[in-house]
Amino acid sequence: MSFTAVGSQAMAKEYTVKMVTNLDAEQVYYFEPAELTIQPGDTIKWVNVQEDMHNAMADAVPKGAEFFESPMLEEEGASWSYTFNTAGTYSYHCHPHAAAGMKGMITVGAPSAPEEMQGGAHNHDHGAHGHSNHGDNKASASKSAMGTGVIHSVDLANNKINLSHEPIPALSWPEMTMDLDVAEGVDLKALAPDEKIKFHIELDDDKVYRITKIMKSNGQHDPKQCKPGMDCPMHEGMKHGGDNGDGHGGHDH
Ligand SMILES: [Cu+2]
Repeated sequence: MSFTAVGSQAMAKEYTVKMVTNLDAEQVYYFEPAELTIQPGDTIKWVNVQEDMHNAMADAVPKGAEFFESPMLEEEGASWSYTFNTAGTYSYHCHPHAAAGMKGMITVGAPSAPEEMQGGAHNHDHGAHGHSNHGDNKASASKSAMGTGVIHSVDLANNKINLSHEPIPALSWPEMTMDLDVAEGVDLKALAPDEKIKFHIELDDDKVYRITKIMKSNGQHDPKQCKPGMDCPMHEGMKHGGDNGDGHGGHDH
């Protein structure tokens, strides 16, 4: 009895990569596993394991391969699959959390030598593969990160909050109690002292870090704040109307 060459296609497998938001971890946003080796014809299924906003988009791929880009996954359990047919090394990231280090690598068959790759320099100006949602691409230059903290006081008149935040590795900030400016459009009225929050902070054009998005630490936030394609604080802007405060208005079933 003999087998003739069994093609890898005959044994194609599906692997799962989780998209994780873990507020207890030093690195809050990550792919798990971050690195995987598969064979040509295998499929990766990215699964969003909680309600948050993640995607997977290639920044370097083997020559001749496509730059993949998933849609933005927001719901718990949302997933996206992609089949890798071209051998080599693929590096990718989550667009909203690139600055926070949410990156991954897929090796298909054998790794590529650098000269066998296309892409590579990470920027948000790819254009060539349909990256059309992001107006002026300012995000690549701005520093932004997510943090968690406990509110001490809210200064509505000056749009500031005083809080104790946990370390923010992406900005090399240690644990600190401080005043932080809050961008226009972020509703502070619903916040109370001793409330635990997650927040998104961004270096503004005037070199001031401002909070551009606030979520209660129980994960509740208004999904209207973070629709891909809008001027979303998770990306680069802060021009949202005061549209939080009414809970999950966008989730009608
Ligand atoms: Cu992400």
